[in-house]
Amino acid sequence: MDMQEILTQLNLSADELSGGTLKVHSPRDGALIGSVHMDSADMTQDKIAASVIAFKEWRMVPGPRRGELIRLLGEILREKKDALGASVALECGKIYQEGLGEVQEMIDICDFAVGLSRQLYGLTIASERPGHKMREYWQPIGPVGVISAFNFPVAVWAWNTALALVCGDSVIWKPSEKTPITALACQKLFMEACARFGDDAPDNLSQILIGERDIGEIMVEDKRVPVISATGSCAMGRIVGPKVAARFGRSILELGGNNAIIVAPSADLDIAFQGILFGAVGTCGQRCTSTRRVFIHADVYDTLVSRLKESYLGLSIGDPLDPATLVGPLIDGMAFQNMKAALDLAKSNGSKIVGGERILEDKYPDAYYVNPAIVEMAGKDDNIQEETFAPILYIFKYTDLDDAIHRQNDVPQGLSSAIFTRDVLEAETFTCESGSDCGIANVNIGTSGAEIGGAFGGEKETGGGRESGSDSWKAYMRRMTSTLNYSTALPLAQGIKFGSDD
Ligand code: UN1
Repeated sequence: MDMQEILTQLNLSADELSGGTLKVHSPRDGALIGSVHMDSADMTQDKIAASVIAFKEWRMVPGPRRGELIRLLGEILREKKDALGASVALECGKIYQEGLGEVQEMIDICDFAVGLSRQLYGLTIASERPGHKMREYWQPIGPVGVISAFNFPVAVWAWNTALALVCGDSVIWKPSEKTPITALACQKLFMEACARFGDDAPDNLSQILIGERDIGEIMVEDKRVPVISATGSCAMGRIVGPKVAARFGRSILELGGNNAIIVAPSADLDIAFQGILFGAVGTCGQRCTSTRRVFIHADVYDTLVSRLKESYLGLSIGDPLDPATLVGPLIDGMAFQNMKAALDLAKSNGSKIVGGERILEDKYPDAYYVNPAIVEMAGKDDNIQEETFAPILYIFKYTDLDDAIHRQNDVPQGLSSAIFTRDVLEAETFTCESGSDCGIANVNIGTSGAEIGGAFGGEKETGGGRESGSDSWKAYMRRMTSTLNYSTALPLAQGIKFGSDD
């Protein structure tokens, strides 16, 4: 599929993609994909106001009927999977297979949310008073603001939107300014779902805000948006979190990771190798779950490191739309500068480096393809504290598992982690109270590529938010406790007597 064909299949017209001030270049070759119109501050205010109106109508639609809208969205996503997957590859540079995987995550969360729409369960709770009942209700909360990053330009919107909509909320989405075109495509697909659904989906139920950081900030500071779900860097979260807290809003933060894999001596080295490779070079190292660090036991260190180094030399790097490619480009020149700076630092510390060079510059002078890098850390006690959003894998040697777990945890971030071992004691230690401190702790599976059924997110500077599966939906609703008295007396809780004779 060429660019025009992809855009046509997604019903994006030339008019919509031209004449605007936001220029969108494909990281594939630097070509201009479109010039998109940006929302002004006034337009943002209007969209927030419209979202409140939509919310007030939508919350009265029964949950299972709300689920029907998401079922239709899932149906349309199935129809458009190839085109949307290709547009993801075109606009954010991940390979087509991973673009398809991202659309599959959207379909999966739609299916999950359809079931959920009949399962927004509250508790019944035993009352301490005779003739009383206690119940818990989960109620729609209001417009949900979604801020997403370039690296998952469509799935993160779907995780949030599918849940928010079945929960009875409306949505305002501020996609990354690097990937507004896939966002416009999603909006089209959503509108198509609303058309198939019927009149009871109000106008402006899910809207997009195209613009830079200032537009996002208006939404973040606005009391009319009670929930802000933001995915991006820790630096972004450090701004968003306090602003939302200052107005007593709720934030769901999914920020940086510094994910590690521990490879124990008993590990199946074939699957450990595959898990590390996908985690480290997949998506060109630009997932928040990408594998950044590996702690390898001394007994298997040489075998595994030489295998990794050898495989790095044979990676097929290039056009993300070519089916043979495994590693696409970095998002832009800034990402390459950051990668270079991290590698220069490692070099100055005496570490051994393989890869890291910019390649294919002659063919694509305006795109940033790199050889993924392996850095063998020089010092025994070294660690890496920063997340560099690029394919750099830092390798450490260990001899004691407790020490490896300690070093894995001894970073500011806490998103994803994994151990490869066939020793049940080691596996259980890794996931026990004193094991990994991350939101995701896998055994014999790498750090990236989580399924939607689990709660997704992490601790510490990763922000503490949970999106997607399990009971993450509760963050999109308000909890109401209701005590009901069906007796003719009014006993007070805690046995308090207040002025009556008995
Ligand atoms: C992200 O990088 O922001 O677990 C999300 C994964 C994907 C989601 C990544 N399912 O790698």
